[in-house]
Amino acid sequence: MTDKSAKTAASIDPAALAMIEKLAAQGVETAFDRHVEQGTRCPFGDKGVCCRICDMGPCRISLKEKGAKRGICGATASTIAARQLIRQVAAGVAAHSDHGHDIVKTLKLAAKGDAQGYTIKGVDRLMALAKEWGVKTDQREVKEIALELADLALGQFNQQEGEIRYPAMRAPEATVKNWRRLGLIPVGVEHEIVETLHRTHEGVDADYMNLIMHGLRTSLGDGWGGAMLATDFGDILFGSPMPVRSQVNLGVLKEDHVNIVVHGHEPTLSEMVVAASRDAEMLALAKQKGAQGILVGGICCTANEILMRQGAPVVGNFLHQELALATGAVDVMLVDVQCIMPAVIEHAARFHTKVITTSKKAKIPGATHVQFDEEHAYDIAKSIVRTAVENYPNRKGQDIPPNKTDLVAGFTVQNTFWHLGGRYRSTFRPLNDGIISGRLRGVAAVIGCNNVRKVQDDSHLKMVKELLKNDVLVVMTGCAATACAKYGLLQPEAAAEYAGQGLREICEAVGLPPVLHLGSCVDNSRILVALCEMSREGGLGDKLSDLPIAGAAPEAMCEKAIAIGFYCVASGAYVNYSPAMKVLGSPELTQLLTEGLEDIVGGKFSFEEDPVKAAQLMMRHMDKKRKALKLRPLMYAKSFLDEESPEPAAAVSTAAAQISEPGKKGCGGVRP
Ligand code: NFS
Ligand code: SF4
Repeated sequence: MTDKSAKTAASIDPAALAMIEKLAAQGVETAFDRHVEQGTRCPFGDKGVCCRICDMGPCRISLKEKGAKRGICGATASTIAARQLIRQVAAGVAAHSDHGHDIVKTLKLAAKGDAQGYTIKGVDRLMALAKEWGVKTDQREVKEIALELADLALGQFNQQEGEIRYPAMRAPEATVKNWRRLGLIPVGVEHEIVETLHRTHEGVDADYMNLIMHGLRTSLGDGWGGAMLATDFGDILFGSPMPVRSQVNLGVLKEDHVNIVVHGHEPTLSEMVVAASRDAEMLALAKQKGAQGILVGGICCTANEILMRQGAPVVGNFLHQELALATGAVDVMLVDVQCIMPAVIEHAARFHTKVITTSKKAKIPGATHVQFDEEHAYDIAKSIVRTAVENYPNRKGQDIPPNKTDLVAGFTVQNTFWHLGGRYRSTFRPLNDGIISGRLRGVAAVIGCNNVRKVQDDSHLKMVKELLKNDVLVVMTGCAATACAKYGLLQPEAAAEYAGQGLREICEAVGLPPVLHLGSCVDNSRILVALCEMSREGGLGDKLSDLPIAGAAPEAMCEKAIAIGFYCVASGAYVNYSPAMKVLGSPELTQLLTEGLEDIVGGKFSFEEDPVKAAQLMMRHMDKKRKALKLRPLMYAKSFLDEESPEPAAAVSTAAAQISEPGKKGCGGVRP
């Protein structure tokens, strides 16, 4: 963990640095400053050994030889850290699932004709999913099919017995068999979240292993439940993405346009805002106010949603939210839920921006609240666009950094099939053949957030470059994808510059970028489905854990990222997660997560902080899988099995050593 007292160590993005500098000159603070102000984090909290679950506490477990080794109730470091961790998993699952729930509900309203402005755009996806779910399509109207499917999907959230449907519907049989043997398939998405809260209540589950197993079970209700539903039903409602060109970074904002920045996660409102921004009445009003047009750009995963389906430009990732306002060119920042810093409101007044909250679940003191509802979606979207247009003449001077980069996004399991297999052969065969022949090493998913504890974008970029150089095809989502897009990695031309020879040959043959943008964080479910397709295609084992693949969240920030890490590991993936989860105060729990789980579910974590070392660990895992599958040696790239590469155990201790730096503030690591 690096404290960034020097502003230049905050980000590698020149646009970000320019805005940070501008704000600093005006004495305005951002997350980068507040990070420094917080100092080194309290080591008890940072290592997961502070418990405030009951009111006899808070209790803390001493990190030194002497001192309390149990809480008042007798809970050990392992119990305390595991309880806390699976609560975080449950919160992440809840966030994705609530989002998924809202999308399914919107489809239901649209099918009934009660959702203003929404039509069912992805009829092909609806038909494909109806078939998968066993919903009859013969002689039935689209609306009728959608209604039945939406009701079935809604039932997945509060189901009280049996199993949620996607795991057995989509995963390879051997993986499903192992999940069933372990009792890991969720009964219902919400059921497991409720059970997590119960188990982690004072005086219930004290067995760290039992707690973690439940964390894995709960997380499957995200990846194979709520998030997968969010993606599939989003594709039904808004249409499946297709490869699309767009641009990224603060430079996409336009001086002579009304700029609306949508920030948050759910596509339901942002899709309508994009539509309303093209409304002739709004465009005429904009002209009247002296603007050339209306631009809608996104931040965080809302950006990815409208990028994937509308080609809307991306203003930035998580740590850009305050910086975008500093351009002085944002007329409205429209937020819904998740990853929204309350601090945006502090910048709003200073830079004329109106911050509009739209969800009853997420209000910010000082913001204007316009309650969104699906029944009046278009009218509400239009009223928000009108507010932005009317605010355009109030700009107090603007300063938009010139930086913007071209990108290609919009990949899905369905259209990637198409790309890899060519026009007449929709199949993953060429991808599998590339791996089997040793031209490609494997596939890595690099996902997740920005985190001020790391230099913005730096770990994403270093990790992805290392993977590409060594013939690993990279798929990305969320703020990670935005990070790499800023530096040009999401263009077909990037293959020539960054990819190893094997990967380059494949990219050039099919015209794909070496990094495929699969969408928002709920779209990590697309990655799970892609892995199922690879497995089904044959030649790469019979379980997901047999595949030469790995995942990483090298700048992870929130509980959603923890939930994603958990369901990837539960699905059999090796996952590098950094900064380390808050478990290092319990060596047993750390050992379970970074080693023990592999024998149980086939996947495990590493907490390596160095992105290049982490990439090498991921590739070593792929090489181990390649060896087990008896695949041919790599054609061009070197193997990491033979090399002296960092041990996972050492990786944990690097992270542990960094986290136990003596504190500067608060309790400072010293027990009172
Ligand atoms: Ni994912 Fe996407 Fe970004 Fe992290 Fe937040 S926006 S849902 S959580 S910060 S990647
Ligand atoms: Fe302390 Fe146990 Fe209460 Fe936690 S649950 S605060 S360890 S007494």
